Amino acid sequence: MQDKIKQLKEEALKAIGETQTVAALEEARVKYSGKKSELQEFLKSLGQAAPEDRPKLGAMVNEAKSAIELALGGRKAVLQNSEQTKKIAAEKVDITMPGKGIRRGHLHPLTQVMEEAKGIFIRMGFEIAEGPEVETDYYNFDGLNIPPHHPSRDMWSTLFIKDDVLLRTHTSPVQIRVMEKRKPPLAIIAPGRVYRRDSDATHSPIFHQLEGFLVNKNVTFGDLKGTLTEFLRQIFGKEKNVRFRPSFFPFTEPSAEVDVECVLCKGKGCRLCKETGWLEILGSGMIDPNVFKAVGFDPEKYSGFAFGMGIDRIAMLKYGIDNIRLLYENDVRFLEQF
Ligand code: FA5
Repeated sequence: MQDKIKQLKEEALKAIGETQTVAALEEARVKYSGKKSELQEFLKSLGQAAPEDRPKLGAMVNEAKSAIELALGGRKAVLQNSEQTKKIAAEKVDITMPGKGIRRGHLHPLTQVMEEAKGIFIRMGFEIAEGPEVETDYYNFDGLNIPPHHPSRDMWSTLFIKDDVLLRTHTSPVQIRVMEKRKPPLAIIAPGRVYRRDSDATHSPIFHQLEGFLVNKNVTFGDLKGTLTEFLRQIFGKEKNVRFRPSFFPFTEPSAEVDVECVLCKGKGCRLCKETGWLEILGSGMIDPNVFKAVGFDPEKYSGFAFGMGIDRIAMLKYGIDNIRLLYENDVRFLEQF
């Protein structure tokens, strides 16, 4: 019996020493010191041993039991420690590794040009006004001296929503909306999105205009030309060739358009500029007396000029973009160049 206890103790100590995980150690604990372990069985069977042997055997079993429990405790500390070390090693962060760069975005080229254009006029003393993109027939046409069925309505390939409700084809309706509410002197710009049934390399169905108008006493065509010339010089620099060309708009008289040397051929003539060497960027003129009458201003007392420029065209010319569609495709390879 004594040998058996000794042997059991050695076997238990060896097995405990060889366990590699906390879970395996728990199994060993159940096997060697649990309620159903062999050692426990010995304790129970002590009653059958000779009375003179009982104290010695009892002491041996207890000694074996405490040796096993001590070993279990010691091994548990070792295993827990090493499992924690492994966990820490697995979760280690190398703080010397280079970080992942955060890619910074920037404003879309159209927003950049719009902001630049607005800034130039604000510094000249113009203030900003806005109008709706879904507009009535009256503000888009009638109020601007374009009566129903007048042939000049064909100038704007209009997208209608209902008979008299449409997507505004230009920012000029904001002229009427502002003049209905306010009195001269006025110096206003109205930036915004406009819509037309138009699509080719220089025409997009959705594009951006910046409207501007100034109303006061004694405003002349010279004021218009001076204002636009200063704007063109600031936005394009002195080097780009620009020209004023006589034109027609129902809401201005006289009228002029401004062209800038073509981006692609530098004025020689190509498919983009339809062999003219020029790209048109804006329409302008002296506000027609009929427009003043529509908003209740006295055309004998006041005069004014107005203009409407294509922001997309200006972006094309500034950055040398040869197709307007590139501005709407959201291709990062294109956008990150600006
Ligand atoms: C107008 O829209 C007038 N409202 C401009 C105006 C305002 C004249 C005030 C007089 C007084 P027009 O249709 O020409 O005019 O357009 C003005 C500019 O918008 C053009 O010069 C061009 O630069 C730009 N544009 C016109 N259609 C498109 C299009 N489909 N895509 C991109 N830009 C366009």
